[in-house]
Amino acid sequence: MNSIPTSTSPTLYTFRRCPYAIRARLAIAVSSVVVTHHEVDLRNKPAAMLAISPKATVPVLQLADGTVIDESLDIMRWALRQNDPESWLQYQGASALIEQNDTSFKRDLDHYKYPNRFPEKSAENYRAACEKFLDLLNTRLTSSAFLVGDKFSFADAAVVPFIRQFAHVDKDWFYQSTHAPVIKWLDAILTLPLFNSVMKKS
Ligand SMILES: N[C@@H](CCC(=O)N[C@@H](CS)C(=O)NCC(=O)O)C(=O)O
Repeated sequence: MNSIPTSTSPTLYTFRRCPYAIRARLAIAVSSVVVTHHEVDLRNKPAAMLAISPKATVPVLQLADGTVIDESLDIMRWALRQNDPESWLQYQGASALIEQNDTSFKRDLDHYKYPNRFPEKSAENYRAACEKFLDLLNTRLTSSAFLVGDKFSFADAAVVPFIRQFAHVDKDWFYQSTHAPVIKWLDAILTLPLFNSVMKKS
């Protein structure tokens, strides 16, 4: 497969640290589909991106035929439908978990990250709410090395960028917490060449 972007390569509007963009870049990278990456300044989004996706979130993928895909999970599925050498699409048996990640866990994570914006409760309270999701992950990761089976696949790629964010809020707390299976899983993923390839600073 040609690895040099061309004028007909799809364009990915992305932001390096955005967990949704990270999951999209992981699926694109594993598929080896060539896309042109356009790093977005979230405070000054490009007009070309806003024109094709007025909801104004990253990631956004525009295909050569003009088709726009502006939900991260849809971008993952699109890439893997082009090429799925690691059989990620056969490991999708965790859709309820991904749904929970994207709804209640994401909300609790935002509260924990920005407790000043949500003064109703303390950061510790918000963190405890997040830990309910970590407990679900711990249960899975006690019986297998990754969320679905013994290799990194779709569910891991979809969820891990958010757990990385959770860990970064208070690393000292995270690494001494009782979530040993999640800590081991996160650390294993952070050393994967695939993960590091999508996090390079350009
Ligand atoms: N449901 C969307 C959510 C994407 C999203 O919320 N991305 C954030 C960045 S992590 C964003 O672009 N927020 C708009 C902003 O910061 O202006 C998806 O899965 O792609």
